[in-house]
Amino acid sequence: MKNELQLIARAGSHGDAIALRSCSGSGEHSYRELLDRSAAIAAALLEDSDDLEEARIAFLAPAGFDYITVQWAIWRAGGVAVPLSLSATQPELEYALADSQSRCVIATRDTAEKVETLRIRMDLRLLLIDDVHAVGAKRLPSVDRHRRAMILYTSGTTSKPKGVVTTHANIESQIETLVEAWDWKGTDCVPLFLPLHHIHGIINVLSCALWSGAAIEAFPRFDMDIILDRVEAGVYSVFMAVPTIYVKLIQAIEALPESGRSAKIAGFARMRLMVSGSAALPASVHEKWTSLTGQELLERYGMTEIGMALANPYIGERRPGTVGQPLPRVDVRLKSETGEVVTADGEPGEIQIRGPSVFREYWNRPEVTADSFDDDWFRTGDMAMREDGYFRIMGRLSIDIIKSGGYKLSALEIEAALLDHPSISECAVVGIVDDTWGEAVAVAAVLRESEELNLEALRSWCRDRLSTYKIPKRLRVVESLPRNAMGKVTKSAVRELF
Ligand code: MLC
Ligand code: AMP
Repeated sequence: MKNELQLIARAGSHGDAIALRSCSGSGEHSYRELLDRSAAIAAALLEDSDDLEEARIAFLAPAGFDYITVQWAIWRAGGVAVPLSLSATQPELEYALADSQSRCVIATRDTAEKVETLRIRMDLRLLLIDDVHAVGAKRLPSVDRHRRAMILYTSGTTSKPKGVVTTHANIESQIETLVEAWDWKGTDCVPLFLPLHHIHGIINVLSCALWSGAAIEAFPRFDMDIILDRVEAGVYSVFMAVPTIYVKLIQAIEALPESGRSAKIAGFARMRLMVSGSAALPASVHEKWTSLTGQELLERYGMTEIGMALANPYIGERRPGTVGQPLPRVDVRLKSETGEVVTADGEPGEIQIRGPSVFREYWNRPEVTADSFDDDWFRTGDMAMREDGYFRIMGRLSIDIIKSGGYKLSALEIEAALLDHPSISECAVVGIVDDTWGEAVAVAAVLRESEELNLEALRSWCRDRLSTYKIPKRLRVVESLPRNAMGKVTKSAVRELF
């Protein structure tokens, strides 16, 4: 049976090695089991057809055997995988299903409830993983690596999230870059606790490990106590997380009695690699982690559209507060406000990226796709400067993009949701500095006449509409929003209100 997808071909060579250890008690799974099960699900997806021909297949599964085998099944059947967020609300799920034009959704018995109403309303096929039984071998299509493979939803400067489309070739390149740079091996073991609808968890952790024949321990969410116990047990060689998690780990370790600390610290100290990314790692957190565990975190910079682009070296000096140098296969340039390519140290410019890892398009948005390129360079919207060969991120071009707990949020999307609140007539959402979350969502709101609103009531109203991390942490009720001479809301002045 011919199938060119390298992740699948490589899994064949990893054979009986352990790919996955589940912390939920469902045991261990080998690479061979992943292959057999994903072939059975692919056959069930295909039914009588030979190839899904890039049909979008959405799926909702926690990290673990079901997630991996469904993702591989969609790819092996020639479909485009659309992983849904387990923490999404009904309106958020509906948006992803409708925008991606998914025709089928795959769920487990536990997650099916979340999509049941939408499935009926949107007339989608539901495939329950638990009901798929192997029924003899079916010939799977040969999938060209330049075909579309995945759509990930990312927030940005438009009010609704955009679907970032990557091909199999893009994904393979994103993986190979990291496997080479960070020396992934079959003997590695990594915990997987990041959400699996974003690139950090999907590529940097899950796919790099499976490509290399390594073992993954999967957690349904970041569970501090269990993860610290496993770290103490010394099972992990590699650890990847967002800065918020390192802040929380420092707090948790410092809160332990002296007697309970050293074994956990030893577990971190013996790992060969600990990486931070998805948001700025404050130099103070980097230094604190080193003084606590002896580990120097490797900070890197990436984005859903480009994979990972810049990183401190695996071997060599890791500089706190910087994101290092271009990774293998990635071209990086800085473009100044006046349109010149910046070559001098200390001069700011927008980070622009070129190379085989760069995504193919925003789904169904050709104009937005065209606008986000400068010739063949992708415009990231992030500003940086070079310092003696190392890049330092200086911030984002748009104040409307917020990074909180490693999640990218659109202030405009949150504002649009809040404007549906019966008491709110106008509002402005901003990100404010927060020691744990990097940035926290804050809203200044003008209320309708004789209405009242407090933070608790607003947060509870938001719960059915916005994922937890998008719900405002701070509220200021104001008479009017600060505006400039043109009448446009000045977000920098809104920030000053908090
Ligand atoms: C949760 N809470 C927040 C919050 N998120 N408060 C403020 N800001 C936020 N962003 C609050 C909840 O309301 C709740 O409060 C409490 O924290 C616990 O919620 P939780 O959902 O259980 O949080 P927790 O599990 O601790 O989540 C923290 C986390 C999670 C850091 C593990 O945010 C996470 O997994 N982040 C990673 C996201 C990610 O993978 N990003 C990568 C994108 S790709 P209460 O009061 O109800 O207790 C990318 C490209 C690249 O960026 O370069 O990698
Ligand atoms: P996302 O769109 O969710 O993929 O998030 C990508 C964004 O995260 C980038 O455009 C940056 O703004 C931010 N980011 C990722 N890594 C870092 C880092 N190490 N330092 C600062 N910002 C980062």
